[in-house]
Amino acid sequence: MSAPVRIERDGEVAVVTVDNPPVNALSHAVRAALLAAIEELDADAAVRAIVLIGAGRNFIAGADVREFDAPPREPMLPGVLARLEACGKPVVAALAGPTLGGGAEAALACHFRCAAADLQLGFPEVNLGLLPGAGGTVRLPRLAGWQPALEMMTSGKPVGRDAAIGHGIVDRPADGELRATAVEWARDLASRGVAPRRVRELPLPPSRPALFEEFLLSLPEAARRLPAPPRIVEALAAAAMLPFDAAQARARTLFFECLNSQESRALRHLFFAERGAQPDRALARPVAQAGVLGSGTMGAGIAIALATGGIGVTLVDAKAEALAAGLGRVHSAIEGAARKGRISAQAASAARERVQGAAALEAVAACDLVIEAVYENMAVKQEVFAKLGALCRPDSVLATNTSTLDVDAIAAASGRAADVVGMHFFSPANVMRLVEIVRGRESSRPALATAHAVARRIGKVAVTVGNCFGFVGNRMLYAYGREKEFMLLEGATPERIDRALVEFGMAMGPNAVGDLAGLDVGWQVRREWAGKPDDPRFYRISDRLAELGRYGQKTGRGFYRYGAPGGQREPDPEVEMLIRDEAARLGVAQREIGDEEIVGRCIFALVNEGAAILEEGIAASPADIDVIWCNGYGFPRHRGGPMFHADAVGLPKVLAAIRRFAADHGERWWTPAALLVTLAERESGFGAWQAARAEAAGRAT
Ligand code: 3H9
Repeated sequence: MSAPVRIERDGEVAVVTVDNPPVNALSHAVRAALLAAIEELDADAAVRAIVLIGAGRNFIAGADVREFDAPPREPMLPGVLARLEACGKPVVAALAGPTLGGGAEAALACHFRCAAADLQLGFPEVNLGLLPGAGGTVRLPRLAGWQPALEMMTSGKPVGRDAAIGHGIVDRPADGELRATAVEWARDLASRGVAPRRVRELPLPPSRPALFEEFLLSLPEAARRLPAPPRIVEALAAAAMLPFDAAQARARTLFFECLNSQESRALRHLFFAERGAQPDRALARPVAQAGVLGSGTMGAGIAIALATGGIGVTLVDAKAEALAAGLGRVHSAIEGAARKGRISAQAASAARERVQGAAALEAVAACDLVIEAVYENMAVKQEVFAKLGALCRPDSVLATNTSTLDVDAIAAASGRAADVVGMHFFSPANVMRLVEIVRGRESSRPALATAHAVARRIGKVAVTVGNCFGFVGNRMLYAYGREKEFMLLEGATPERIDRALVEFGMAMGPNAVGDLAGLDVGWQVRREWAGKPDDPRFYRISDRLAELGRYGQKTGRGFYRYGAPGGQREPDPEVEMLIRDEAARLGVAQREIGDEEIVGRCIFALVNEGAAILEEGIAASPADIDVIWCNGYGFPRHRGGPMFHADAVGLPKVLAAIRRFAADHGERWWTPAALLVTLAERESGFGAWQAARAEAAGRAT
């Protein structure tokens, strides 16, 4: 293994390179070697200036997140950076690419900063439930001021080079070769005898005591209730009020409080889960041009995602009007993204040019990948796949975007099932990050790897799942939704259920989600569902509302009524009456239902179904389920996903609750999954089960 920190001499300038692939994280070895390098160079009379740079495509992406679960080891980052800042010779940071968290803090501890055009400098600690604990909270405001520091650290969003220069964080651009430019600058500083400019010695910008309180109150309530955002504000307030070292000591205490919080553990779990098991990238076939069949909301959303991700798109719809509307949607979404500054004007015009419309299926014959997003009906999809199988290139991958239909039955119709996979996007496909890659019985490894690689290339979180009704996400959604529908009949109002689950942390309540997605969508799926459970209570209220034409927001009425399309949601007494009538008709007694029962029944129904899904091998790991639920269904990230949450509650407690629900509401829906029972009886958890399986697999290979 090469040294994680290298020193090279260029005349009187020493270049210190952090070389810790893939992102130059500040692991223990890097911290120790960096400290040693600074000590050595500070003492070396032949060295008059130093450049700190990262090997590869970026400076330093932060502390090594993998080390956060172990006890801290000396030398710790704040001390290393204090030593770096104390260095008697000018130190120039040469910044490029992701310069994040502890990496940005290392840049601030240097005396001068230049940056390549691709710099992304930020403090994403908040996304891990943490705060910048290595001097960021005391140094950044001295350069950028309070407001940018508060915003950058509570949002976690990085800024580009121009903004970093505008905020005074970066001193100058480096448009030539980065290292050569930084060395040149360091040499010039040395020759002019310029002294180190230490950020800790800069005056603090003026502040008002109320500034921090006001800023905290401006954050969304959900953020204020988490451990990290209020502590970030508190650390910055301490920086305004206390001397440098005392303020840094306060930030350090707050950092450890965050680090030891359950919320941070959950967010760190998701960090790795989202970067988890991926198919062998080497098997993926190159994809330059994709066909998308169907130009409705889903097809157009997929086309936008592909085109903005750099892939050419042929959008096919036999109906000229529908095609024109789909292309219109694509163009306006791309323009909207440019207007909001999410992509540059140049990138927007390139993305627009990548999308062409076509009326005939034959237009996708030469595509590398075809994604079908036509009407959710087996006969229609089979007809499309029979044609695709015959006309597409033999090495093209054929994907269906079905959300519930049998991928094997669709694949069989193509006559080349090995090339067929599911690519289940979530609506709106250009916004939602999740894609379930569905592995059919005969899907080949290259076909799966290709679908996976495309999803990642366009910025999605892709999870491979097995083939069953609803795959992982929607199958679990049916368990969650089943309980909320039963509780509606039992007397909990739609808003009571939604409020309890939003209070738990769900992005939206299930009834509000139904109204947003359209109650006709699920109604249509259930009418086509051959194996639909025969319990008359099953989705009775949703179906009844859809039968009455109350489709949700788009018709102004659903579980709620809406002042105007997309307008304010209000409880609807008509719905409450309808529910009471249905309950009476089905003989369901109504009663008062508390928040604890609402949350327990909905969330543990999810967990139990998730455990069954694991047993059946439909999901490869509990972490995959967590990723699906946090990215596709608004499960609170700070709870880490349903399976991580179940471990945090304790599986014996979860099992006891499920057994209580079985006693009160019947075994039919509340038989605990065998895996859950086994793990609960051993007082173990899904995380430990997965770790043991990974270890056993490692031993077997
Ligand atoms: C912090 O710094 C606290 C400080 O205040 C100090 C306090 C004392 N550590 O995302 P990718 C791995 S908190 C360890 O697929 P991309 C990642 O797991 C930290 N590993 O690539 C993956 O491994 P594998 C603040 C890390 O090109 C590989 O690198 N910093 C770390 O799409 C590639 O990752 C952050 O939160 C890490 N810090 O995106 C930055 N970062 O190949 C987090 C990455 O085995 N990182 N890995 O699956 C990122 O945002 C993205 O990884 C980055 C690259 C933008 C850098």
